Amino acid sequence: MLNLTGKNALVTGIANNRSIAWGIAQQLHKAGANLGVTYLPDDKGRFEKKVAELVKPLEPSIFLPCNVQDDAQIQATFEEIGKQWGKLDILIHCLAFANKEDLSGDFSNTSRQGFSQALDISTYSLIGLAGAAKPLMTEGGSIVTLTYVGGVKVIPNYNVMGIAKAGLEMSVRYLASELGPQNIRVNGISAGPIRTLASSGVGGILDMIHHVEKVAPLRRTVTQLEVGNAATFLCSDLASGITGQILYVDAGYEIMGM
Ligand code: NAD
Ligand code: 0WE
Repeated sequence: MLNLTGKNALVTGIANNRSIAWGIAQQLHKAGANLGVTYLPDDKGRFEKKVAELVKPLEPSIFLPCNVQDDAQIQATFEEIGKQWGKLDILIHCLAFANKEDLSGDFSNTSRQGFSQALDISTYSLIGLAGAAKPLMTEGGSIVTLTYVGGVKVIPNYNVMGIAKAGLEMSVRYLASELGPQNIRVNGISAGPIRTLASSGVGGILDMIHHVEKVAPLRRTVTQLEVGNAATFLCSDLASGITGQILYVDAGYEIMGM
């Protein structure tokens, strides 16, 4: 049944109490998983302090900085997991970034630098983290990433992030194919729009949320905890036959044509 006791889970992408990763971490903890948490380090160490305080009740046994643009930080993270845990069972990839100026206006204005940065952080990082996790997932495992319908259909202003998410979803399939023989499952959750640090920086996000509330079959948006529940399911033995899939947790919005 849905029981993650004895499972070691690394959660990336917690920035604050609105982060989707925070909803996932809480539900993994509730299911009994042993948690490790990484955060994006900044110069002043403010992020570190905030995230450390937030996750305290979940008693993470690993808490490390990991800027996914830096191979050395990825390597150091998984070295520490190897030392402390010996094996890894669950990897949650819950991060993305694009330059603000690339998330509005003409898509054809996307700069080469902005494209590379968005795809490095939002897409390549799944490949880099999965590659580092692979040798530690000695008893099989589950990798879950977060995506958005803007990677499949045009959502105004999502622009370069749409390309990043399309690449991310295809990476889920290639990784699932490679890692399946080792009983490592790889899936994505396509979440509906949620107000978080990342989405609040986007002009018109409230209008998009109101649109979903009018059109989605459930007539509402989803919560971080609902995404957390779906992630916990995908990481559990209940999902033992599921890999390479994108699961929509969006109140049904994706099925609508109008
Ligand atoms: P968030 O701002 O809380 O999380 C984004 C995280 O990315 C932050 O923790 C940030 O520190 C991290 N990050 C950025 N650059 C990084 C780097 N170089 N190295 C390490 N970490 C880095 O916002 P969120 O909405 O919870 O986003 C989490 C994931 O969910 C993203 O993949 C996003 O695309 C996806 N998603 C969000 C929504 C939404 O509406 N909020 C919908 C669908 C999918
Ligand atoms: O994936 C996301 C968030 C992506 C994101 C958001 C920002 C804003 C602030 C990545 N990088 C940044 N960089 C910043 O400087 N979502 C699914 C939420 C989101 O973002 C949008 C959306 C939605 C929904 C951007 C444009 C249009 C809709």
